[in-house]
Amino acid sequence: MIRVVRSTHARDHVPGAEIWLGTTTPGTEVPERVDAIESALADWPTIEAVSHGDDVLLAVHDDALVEHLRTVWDRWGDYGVDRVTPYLFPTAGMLGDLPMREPSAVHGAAGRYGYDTMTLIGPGTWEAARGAVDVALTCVDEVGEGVIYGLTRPPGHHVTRAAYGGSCYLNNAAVAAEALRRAGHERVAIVDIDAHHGNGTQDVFYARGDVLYASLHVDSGAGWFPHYAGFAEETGIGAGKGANLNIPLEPGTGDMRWLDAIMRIVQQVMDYGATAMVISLGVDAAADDPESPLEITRSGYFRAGELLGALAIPTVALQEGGYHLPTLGPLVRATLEGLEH
Ligand code: SP5
Ligand code: ZN
Repeated sequence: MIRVVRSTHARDHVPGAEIWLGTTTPGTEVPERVDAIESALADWPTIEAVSHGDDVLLAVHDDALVEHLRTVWDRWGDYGVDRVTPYLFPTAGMLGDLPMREPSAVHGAAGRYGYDTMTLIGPGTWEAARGAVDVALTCVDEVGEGVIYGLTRPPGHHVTRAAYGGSCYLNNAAVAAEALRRAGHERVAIVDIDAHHGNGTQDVFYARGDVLYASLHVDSGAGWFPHYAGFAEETGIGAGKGANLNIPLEPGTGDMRWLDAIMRIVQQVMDYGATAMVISLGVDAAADDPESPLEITRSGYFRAGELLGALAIPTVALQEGGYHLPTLGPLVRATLEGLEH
């Protein structure tokens, strides 16, 4: 049986809404996701996350991002909105040749660290996000030679070194990969099966050759979040050249072609020589999921787990997306059951 690492803070983050195209929508990354997953895995042994220091976290994120997230809720003013919501983004086009500054007003600073309007911050957001990092670090402590699952909420794979977004605040998978490196693994693979490209994880390791990032996802170029990253020609730079693999998939892909792409990734992880793996386990590619058109079935997830499990290396699986509450738990369980086969 796979051990489940959990945090008591996972439900403390209540985004309340997502502002999409200027419209306030109910949002999909809700605390009830935790209940859905926990009830599907209730007969498996659980481990409470142990609190860890910030050293690994600060190796993958800029200090300024972490400090912003730690303090922004308490600094947020009386603007008549109950969540931290950016309104202005200092894009490369806005700044031109000017240096990035730290704005004096917190509402001006919000868009320096947050890159979209969907990822709101409320009173418990920091505690939940930091708790998810402790889940990731506890998984690395406990994984041994086997497979372990961390119920990380909020998810993390869209968080770059310096900015948060995509319903994510701190990059749990990047933290786990860095911790595995520090535990002595010379080459670590991150396999991202969430329906969306993990632009944040790719960014953290893009110039590094010691961590492979491999992802299959709905084609950003076909009009899907994160729009600006996830293209096949993104293969890494400098020491990281060749240690980044993106497999964009067209809407309607289905199990057969999705599993072909998983097999390509498994081959790449073997060729790379990884001795440990982090799986960014989003299940939002599922047919019933409202956030992607990839049409993957429950047996597809089980088979993906089997293919990845055949690598037979220490594996930390961390929760990313997955938004259809009735099937979320069973899909996660199916993937993990495949993995431990
Ligand atoms: C971790 C993860 O899966 N993040 C996904 C973020 C992508 N969200 C894109 C949202 C696009 C708009 N969705 C329409 C539904 C309106 N609420
Ligand atoms: Zn996703």
